[in-house]
Amino acid sequence: MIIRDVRLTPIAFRDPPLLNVTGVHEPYATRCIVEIETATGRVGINETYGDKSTYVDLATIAPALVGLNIYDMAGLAAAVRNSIGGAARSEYEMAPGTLSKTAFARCFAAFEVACLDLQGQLCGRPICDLLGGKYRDAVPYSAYLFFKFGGHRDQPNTVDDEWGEVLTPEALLWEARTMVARHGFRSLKLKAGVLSPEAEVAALRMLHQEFPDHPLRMDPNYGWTVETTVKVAHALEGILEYLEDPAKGLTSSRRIAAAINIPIASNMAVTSFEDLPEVVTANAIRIILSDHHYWGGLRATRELGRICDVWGLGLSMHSNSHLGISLMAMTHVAASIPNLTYDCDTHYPWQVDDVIEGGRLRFENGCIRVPSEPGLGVRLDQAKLKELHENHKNFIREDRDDVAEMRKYQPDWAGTLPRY
Ligand code: GKR
Ligand code: MG
Repeated sequence: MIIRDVRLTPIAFRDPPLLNVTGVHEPYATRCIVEIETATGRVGINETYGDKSTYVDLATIAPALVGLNIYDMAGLAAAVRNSIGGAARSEYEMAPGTLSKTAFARCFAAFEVACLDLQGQLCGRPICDLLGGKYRDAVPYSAYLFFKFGGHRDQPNTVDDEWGEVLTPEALLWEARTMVARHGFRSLKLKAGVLSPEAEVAALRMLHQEFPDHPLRMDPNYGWTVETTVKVAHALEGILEYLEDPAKGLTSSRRIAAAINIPIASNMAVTSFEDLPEVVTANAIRIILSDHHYWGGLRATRELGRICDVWGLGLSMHSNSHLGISLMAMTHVAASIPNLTYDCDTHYPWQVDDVIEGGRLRFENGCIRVPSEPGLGVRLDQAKLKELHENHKNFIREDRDDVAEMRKYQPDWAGTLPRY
């Protein structure tokens, strides 16, 4: 089954003013939609990063895919490598302050998922079966809680933002109640490093009181010093399931791990296979947040699961602002990994747009049902794609910049880390 065309469509979708330690989300988030068409006219799809440098890399690779067989993943790897070189060319800020080391993994993943979608369509099986089969029928996600502004500074009407301003522990509790009532989430994660550590500890205590059976997590994206982290961890012992990327560097993680009883998780210190030996040796980070978008695709993520199992590391899943195609890919791979034992992260409830047929996906009891339809189990809505592509044309910016966006609210904002 030969590839005859590869289409890349950059899109922009509405995003609320969510706060993190480096700043605030812009009115639109960007993604790139990948379509791979075979000689017989069948189309496989995927969703990946929408920054300019990723787009340039993908567009450089795309012509080399024409003529390739959709089953030839070694050929795909060679095409990616030969087109952009092995070294990192594009650097994408995956989390505030973390640049992806390998453009290769990100670009390979962008096309791998679309090829797997095609393979699944052709053999009539869902992608999770191509990954070895599913270990669960539904994948649980956590409620991703953010402090946020009530509206975007320069475009107050961009998002019909029903969430309003959330800048206090009480407002956060309301946000959590709404998320849980609406989607049934059974664990909660706070994007931390935004309010003072004391206020965030108070927020977590309130959440624990209200939801005693929901595992809780906090992620300040390197926003704290070692000392602050230790204080927060002591205050929240017995309450937190894990603490994610509290302070920068493995040396900090080692000092923290020696002083606290809460496991440290990371999607910033560990972003590729080459990071694993040092992380395993340091024995400070105990949980890795996978993400097929930058770990090299769905099969590579499954391999990461096996490595974590061998080394006794926990495995969870990271997310960035994304739409339904990504959510489906995340669901297939999460279903196929026996030891992915933590509820996965997702930004999906914060989005109002999508590009898939049939409207937005629904969580049931905090879970997304693993599709049994062939391939990814979702299809592109071409009219929606066109609409969100038009947004992209109007929303001129090359890369996500939460720091610059925050300066619209606070002109002297530096976004430097650690913050507390
Ligand atoms: O959306 O502001 C955000 C998050 O901070 C995101 O950029 C991170 O990549 O969710 C991510 C994380 O867990 O670090
Ligand atoms: Mg994180």
